[in-house]
Amino acid sequence: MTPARHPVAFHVFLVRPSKYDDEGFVIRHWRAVVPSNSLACLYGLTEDVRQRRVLGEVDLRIHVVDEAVNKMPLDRIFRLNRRAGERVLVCLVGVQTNQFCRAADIALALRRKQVAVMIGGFHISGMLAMFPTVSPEIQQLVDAGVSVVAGEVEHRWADLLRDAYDWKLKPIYRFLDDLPDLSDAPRPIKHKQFPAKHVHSNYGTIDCSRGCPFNCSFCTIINIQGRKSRYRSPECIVETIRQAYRDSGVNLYFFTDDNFARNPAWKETFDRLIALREDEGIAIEFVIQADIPSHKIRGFIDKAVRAGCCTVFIGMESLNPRNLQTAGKTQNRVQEYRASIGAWHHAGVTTIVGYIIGFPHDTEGSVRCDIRRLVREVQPDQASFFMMTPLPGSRDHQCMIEDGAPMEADYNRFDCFHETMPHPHMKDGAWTRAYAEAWRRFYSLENMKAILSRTRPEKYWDVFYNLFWYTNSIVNEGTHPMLAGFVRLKDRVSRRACFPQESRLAHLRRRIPEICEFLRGTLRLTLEMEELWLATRKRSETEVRVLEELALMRAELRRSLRISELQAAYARAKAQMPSIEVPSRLSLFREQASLLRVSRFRQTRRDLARFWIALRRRFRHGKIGTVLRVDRIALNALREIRLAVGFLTALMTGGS
Ligand code: B12
Ligand code: SF4
Repeated sequence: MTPARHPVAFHVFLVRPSKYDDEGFVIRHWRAVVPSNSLACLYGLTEDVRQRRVLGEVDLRIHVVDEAVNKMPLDRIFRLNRRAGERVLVCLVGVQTNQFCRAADIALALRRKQVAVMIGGFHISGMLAMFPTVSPEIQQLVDAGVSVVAGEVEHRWADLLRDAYDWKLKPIYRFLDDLPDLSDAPRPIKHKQFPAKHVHSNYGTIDCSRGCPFNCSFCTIINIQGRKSRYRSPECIVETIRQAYRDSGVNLYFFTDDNFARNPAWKETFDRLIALREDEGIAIEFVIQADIPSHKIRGFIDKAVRAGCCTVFIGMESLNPRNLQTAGKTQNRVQEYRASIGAWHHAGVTTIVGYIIGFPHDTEGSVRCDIRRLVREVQPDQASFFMMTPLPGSRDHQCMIEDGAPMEADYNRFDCFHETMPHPHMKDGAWTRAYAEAWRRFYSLENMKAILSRTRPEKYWDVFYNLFWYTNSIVNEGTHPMLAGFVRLKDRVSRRACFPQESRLAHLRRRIPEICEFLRGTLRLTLEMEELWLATRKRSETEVRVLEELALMRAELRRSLRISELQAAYARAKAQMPSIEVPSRLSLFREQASLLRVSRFRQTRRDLARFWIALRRRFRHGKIGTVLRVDRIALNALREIRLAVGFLTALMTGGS
């Protein structure tokens, strides 16, 4: 029986679930870096339904939760669901395979209290797109009364919400064969609570297009979003940007299209963005993803730069042509890599390459060699390394399932940061070792110095921040930068069911050493980044001028003013004016030395590091007498503080 429709509050919770870490705790951070575009899309769609009052007099209330930075408000949802006259729907949004276990746990917990739940995203879409039968983990949700949705929901979201409101949700919705037209689809909106939760409060996302014409075997996109690019109209994109700029100052974007270069409307979109920048003064900057041959598309880079492209993420994947051949990524020609990176560099755009480790022809040695070449010859500004993973939705995954090939059973590990299948040549941990070494080699101090030394002054801080974010994720947060934020938080009670729930005391015992290690790691990393800054920082014009003048003075001093001459000059002056004091040789020497010191701008803090290490060593060996050189300790501590203040100020103000 359909209940009569009358004005009641209909609470729609849009939840982006996180995933579990290897110890079963939900990954949540104090601050996130990349906002979820899926969440912004679903929020935009729901807001559109609310504003157009498609559900009539229903009081539609939208709640947005991103588990990357928010705690899952289960109790609040249960309370609302119990209230008479209120209805609740929880939508688990953009659920990728690695998030599926967490999403399923949330869904089942909600179903146990009769809350209506829908789930969508790449895992559901990928599994239903590639296999004729429903896989067991999805069937388990269906059996529990969760409604699963495969495919995109533009132009049909209102119908789904109506079904939910009328308690008529179907177990499975399949929209994979009917890809929606995006040209006038409701735009993604970043919810107003998120700027404070993100490192960059001015950061937004838009998927200007979906789909890609290429045919890589490890790719899920083509089997879900199709090989024909569908795109939002340039007018719609510009209007979205204009509005977000005015409403909340968003002026930095991640255009999440997997391949912006194959968006048929790239030219018109860039032209509209150029006009926005040049005629209306709304100068946004954006990051795009593009392919290696994109540099050969006439006018693509030039227009991208004029439109505000600051960074390009390029799917390079491998330096081994046999790997590319096996994966069907034949559009990537290794001999063009340098030219492609060079062309973007030349235009002043920062380059980040996506690089996969674990292709069939990789070995521990070949990966080492390839990374060396990547660093020395190809020279991108950054690299993001992924472990080859058979992602549901890809041809690789489909073939492995059909062949009954061995594969990791725990979807939580499908985050491209874990081994999920045996590798033909890298066994017994060799694959993970090669992967970890790639990160270490690329983000070594030596390579970061080389990168920043060739970075243009105006891009210095962008690249520096990115290097900081990536190294912090890998070294300090212990996870991939695409999963990491800043400062890891752990909730004792929302632990994965296969792990024991800890007592408060046991949790404290775990957390205190972890936090101490985190603080130590942060200090180590800050000092390393300080060293990097000292060695590479771009000096302001004034600083360069002052430096030159000081250098001249120093040369002059060295050449002409010897201590004895200075003293003689003072003595002559005293003969004229008896009130003048003739300084001692020692004080003149000190004065000159301090002049020289002023002009000696620091390039490194290596001497300081050496001092502290030596001090610690002496302290450990009980050489208290030498340790108690209070004056030197104080002096060096002061120098450290001065340096740290200089570095942190530069870091926070972007050197300005
Ligand atoms: C931007 C992006 C990110 C961003 C933001 C994530 C996001 N979802 O917005 C960041 C940087 C965080 C990210 C990280 C990762 N990503 Co990513 N990412 C993308 C990318 C390029 C675009 C996402 C997007 O905006 N899509 C557009 C939205 C609207 O599509 P959608 O999520 O499918 O949502 C639509 C439908 O599915 C449906 N829908 C979705 N949710 C719901 C819910 C309900 C209730 C309903 C009814 C409908 C519905 O409606 C939506 C609108 O039509 C996609 C590729 C792609 N083309 O989608 C990869 C992609 C999603 N990422 C992928 C991967 C593997 C990762 C990482 C594991 C990799 C890594 N190590 O970097 C991490 C994991 C992060 C994590 N655990 O959260 C894979 C996932 C494949 C899979 N089977 O799991 C994809 C498909 C790319 C690929 N390599 O194949 N990613
Ligand atoms: S180029 Fe990228 S988006 Fe296109 S099919 Fe290959 S991996 Fe997928």
